[in-house]
Amino acid sequence: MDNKITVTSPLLPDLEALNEMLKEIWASKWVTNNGQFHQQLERALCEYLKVPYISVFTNGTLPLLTALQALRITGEVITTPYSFVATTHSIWWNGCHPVFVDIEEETCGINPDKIEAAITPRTSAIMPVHCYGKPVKMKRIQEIADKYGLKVVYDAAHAFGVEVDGESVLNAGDMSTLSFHATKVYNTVEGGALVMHDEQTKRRIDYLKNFGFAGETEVVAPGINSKMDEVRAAYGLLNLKQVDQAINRRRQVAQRYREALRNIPGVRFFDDMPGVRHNYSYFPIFINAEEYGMTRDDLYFKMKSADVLGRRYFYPLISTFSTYRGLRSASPENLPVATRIANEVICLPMHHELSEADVERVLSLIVK
Ligand code: T4K
Repeated sequence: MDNKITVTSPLLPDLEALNEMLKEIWASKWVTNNGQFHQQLERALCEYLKVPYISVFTNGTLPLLTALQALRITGEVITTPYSFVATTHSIWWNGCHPVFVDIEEETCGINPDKIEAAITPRTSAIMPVHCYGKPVKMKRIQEIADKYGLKVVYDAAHAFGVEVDGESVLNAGDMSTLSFHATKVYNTVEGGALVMHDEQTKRRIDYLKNFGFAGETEVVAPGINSKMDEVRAAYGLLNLKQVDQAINRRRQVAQRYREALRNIPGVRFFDDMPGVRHNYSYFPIFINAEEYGMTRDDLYFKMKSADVLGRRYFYPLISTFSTYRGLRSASPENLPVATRIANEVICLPMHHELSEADVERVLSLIVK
């Protein structure tokens, strides 16, 4: 029997219900290119997420690329080194230069107080990440963007359904992106989306994700192919019906983790933020080796050898990878908080299928 507890597990739709939808797709013989389930999914997501316009994509990386392209971003883009590498790659793919700014400990997101010092005449955008689904300081970031005439594209890959005071975080900035990868709270196997404020932008994004085609014979820009097919749209429609239940189970797991870890010296974690609807997409803990009496890596490998597979998201920092480490802003001296946190973090198993016994097994390895 497989006794492994993995960091996550995909939320899977009911197979019979999916099969019924597959029959419809088969009967229609319309399998991709803005089919009926694709259209239904966009409408259903707008409603669920409380956003005015959305365009679904084939993964969560291409909306990042496309957002920067649509906004005609050039030169330098200020971003965080503490994320999945796709964030920075999207800047590189647009022929722009990433400029790394340090994060703040309380959210693991970009530190707004450090942004202004990184702005140059070549800066055209800021790309923050709501890391682990924790909202960054959006108001402060927008003030800086407005002051310097910069665009803001949020990588909200982790922030499905996250709200602050009843408002979706996806409505902040110029655009926000989502990932619907199998490892996310809400998934369409592979998938993603771009959220925008107006119909005209939605139309342009829909061109860009279809090679730039505007109608049958006209190509308005060098777009890419990043359309979601009907099979995954159907899967996504079914998963939308059960995502709240999955988030509720995740909340219970988070509560138990917090209760058990609250008084363990050297173990830090996040509490819920006031006014925020969290999605509990990840449960990161941060190990202070001196206080805990064991390093992060020692604990990580101890867990691993007991088949409890946490993950060190996000270690190593993006700024340490060969493509980016030569950048001036990539030096560890410029990124002291991110550098420390990347060496402290373990994301504990967090998903809807964890049993109480699983949670206790995870905790037994951490609570000494
Ligand atoms: N921006 C941010 C901030 C992101 O975090 C990501 C992706 C993106 C952009 C880009 O979005 P996408 O283009 O990926 O949609 C995973 C995911 O592949 C990636 O989507 C995610 N972030 C990143 C943080 O994590 P890995 O390499 O850690 O996944 P993997 O294959 O090791 O899976 C982790 C665990 O999940 C497995 O141990 C077991 C479980 N699992 C995984 C898969 C794929 C399953 O149970 N079933 C599965 O099918 O990257």
